[in-house]
Amino acid sequence: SGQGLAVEDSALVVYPRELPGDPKKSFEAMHKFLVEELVADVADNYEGIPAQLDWIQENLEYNTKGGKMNRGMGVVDVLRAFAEANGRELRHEEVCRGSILGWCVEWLQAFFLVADDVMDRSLTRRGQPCWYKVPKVQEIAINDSFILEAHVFKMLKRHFAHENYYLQLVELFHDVTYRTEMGQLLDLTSQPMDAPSDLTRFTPVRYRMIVRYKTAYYTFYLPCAIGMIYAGVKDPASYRLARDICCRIGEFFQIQDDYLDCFGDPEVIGKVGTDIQDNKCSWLVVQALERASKAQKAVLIQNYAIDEEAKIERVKELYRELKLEKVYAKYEEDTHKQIKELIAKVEDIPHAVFHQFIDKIYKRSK
Ligand code: GPP
Ligand code: MG
Ligand code: MG
Ligand code: MG
Repeated sequence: SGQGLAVEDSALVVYPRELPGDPKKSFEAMHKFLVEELVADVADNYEGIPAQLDWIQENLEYNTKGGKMNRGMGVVDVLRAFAEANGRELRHEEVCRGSILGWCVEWLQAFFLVADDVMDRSLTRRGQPCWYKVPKVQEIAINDSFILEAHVFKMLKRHFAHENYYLQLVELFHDVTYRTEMGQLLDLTSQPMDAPSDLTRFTPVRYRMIVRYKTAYYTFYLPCAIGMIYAGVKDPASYRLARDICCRIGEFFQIQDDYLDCFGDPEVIGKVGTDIQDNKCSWLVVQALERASKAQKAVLIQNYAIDEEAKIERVKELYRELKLEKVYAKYEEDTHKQIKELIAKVEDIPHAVFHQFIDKIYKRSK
């Protein structure tokens, strides 16, 4: 090993002395700090050659930034909600450390997205070409996604190895990653490839299963459980309750994602939808099948899952005929109300934790 500060050497960490008052700017300032640490670690401990250093830096700049940062900043918000429930504010050091945990979630998400875009053959992400679409990258994107995942555990080790909850935190990240991968598998195998005209796998039950696993765990339960671990919550029942509510919120969030894939503005959502031609078990197709006549089902069978502009447009037309925009608006209203009712019954987790999540996504357009 080299002369430098090993990234794992948590005793020697010096946090930025000050952070901007604006929460977003403050969170972003910690990004710079973490990228510097990770790149210095490669230089110091892995005989990093300039080409590698530049590549890793570019991977990080390209893939961990430019998102809404809801998940990452959500971690700091959860920590704050717990502190405020105990009548105190977050200390500066806690904001730094909470931001690092938040960035761990963002890094995990970057790992997922880089890989997901390859699997979904997507074209754009966060308003720029997907990483694998960059000419010099292509298949290297797969390895880059693994590197992003490895960084999560580097950051956890460097900053949290000395904490008594370190193992719990690491196991949480492993568990949530595995669940997300199972969800992704379910997502990718819900397309009836053997029989193109068979839409029987697009059921509400299967849909719910896919979205809980591929989205809800890492998007909502992970930030929530990180905060609970940090706050010293021990009771497994509390974690189960948090999981159930976060899964409901996550389902809501993914239904919005599916809706926006078809009806959102690509300029606003930063990506061009591909669910129809990708033969996805999207909320829209599930709802369409629930309502379609025999003739309308035939239209779906003839036009779904084909990468041709006219066929994609025909499916969208059918969605409009079935008034799915209205179905969605009603779903959004009703579910929002139901989730608020669920939250009202929670006893030992500050309600602000969940309200923050739902308030950030209700009626979102991106
Ligand atoms: C989002 O689904 C799901 C993920 C990002 C999880 C990926 C998991 C892996 C283990 C790689 P999506 O494909 O609908 O997202 P988007 O619409 O943003 O492409
Ligand atoms: Mg996908
Ligand atoms: Mg995708
Ligand atoms: Mg999507």
